[in-house]
Amino acid sequence: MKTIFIIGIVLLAFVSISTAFFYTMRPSVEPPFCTADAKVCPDGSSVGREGPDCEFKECPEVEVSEEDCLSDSYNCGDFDSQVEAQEIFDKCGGVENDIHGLDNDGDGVVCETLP
Ligand SMILES: [Ca+2]
Ligand SMILES: [Ca+2]
Repeated sequence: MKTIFIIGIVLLAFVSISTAFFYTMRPSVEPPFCTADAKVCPDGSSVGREGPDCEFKECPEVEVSEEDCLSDSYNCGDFDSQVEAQEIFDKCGGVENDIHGLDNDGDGVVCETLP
């Protein structure tokens, strides 16, 4: 009777260990899972992650034409984000050419009130 009890214990231990071993050694077959966070681009749009390395997708380039820098055609209210306004400002020549009057205090940072 005692022998059967011991065999039972050993058998139970064996089953537990092999089950644990099976789950531990099981190869991971799940595809890479990218977090669902997004990067906000200078133009106000956002891009998600993709690919095996979960890199952010490329931001669309902010288009600034020469004409945009010739006359005062923007105000801070025209932009959704500070970064976007800063992009236009920098591409037009920065502090040296604040044609749009975006940086009133001349410290090189435009539209400080925008998000
Ligand atoms: Ca302006
Ligand atoms: Ca400023």
